[in-house]
Amino acid sequence: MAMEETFIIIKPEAVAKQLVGEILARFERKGLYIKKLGVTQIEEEVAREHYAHHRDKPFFPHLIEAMTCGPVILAVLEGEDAVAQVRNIVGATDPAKAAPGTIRGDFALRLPYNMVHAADSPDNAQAEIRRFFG
Ligand code: 3AN
Repeated sequence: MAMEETFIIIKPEAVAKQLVGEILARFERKGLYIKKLGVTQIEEEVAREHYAHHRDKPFFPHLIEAMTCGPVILAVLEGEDAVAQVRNIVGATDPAKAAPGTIRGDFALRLPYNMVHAADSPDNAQAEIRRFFG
């Protein structure tokens, strides 16, 4: 399996709860490398573009508010099969269903507050890296 890059966002609720170190440590302990790291506050327009596939959902306004209400951590992680490995560590989308031992299973209670965004394919990872790191 070739080296691969993925992209994650540690969401505002995780930064507010001071879980940044804990979350990054889980990826590092697994063997993934932090290739890029940044702190920013996401502009509403960028959040709307990032979640464009949810544009017509009833929860869209709440999701945009939750992503833009405070600082986030942006990171590029690298390792073998990084996209799938990172999504395993992050857990299922709904924290109420995410397995214990995953980030969402351990630290989140309900949507849309699921602590971390993780790219779902290598192509989307590269598009998101361009969107957020330029
Ligand atoms: P994932 O983040 O696991 O790839 P997506 O892309 O389906 O899942 O969802 C993007 C984000 O939208 C989630 N991280 C979550 O914050 C929010 N979300 C997804 N489904 C719901 C829902 N039914 N109600 C509220 N928020 C949701």
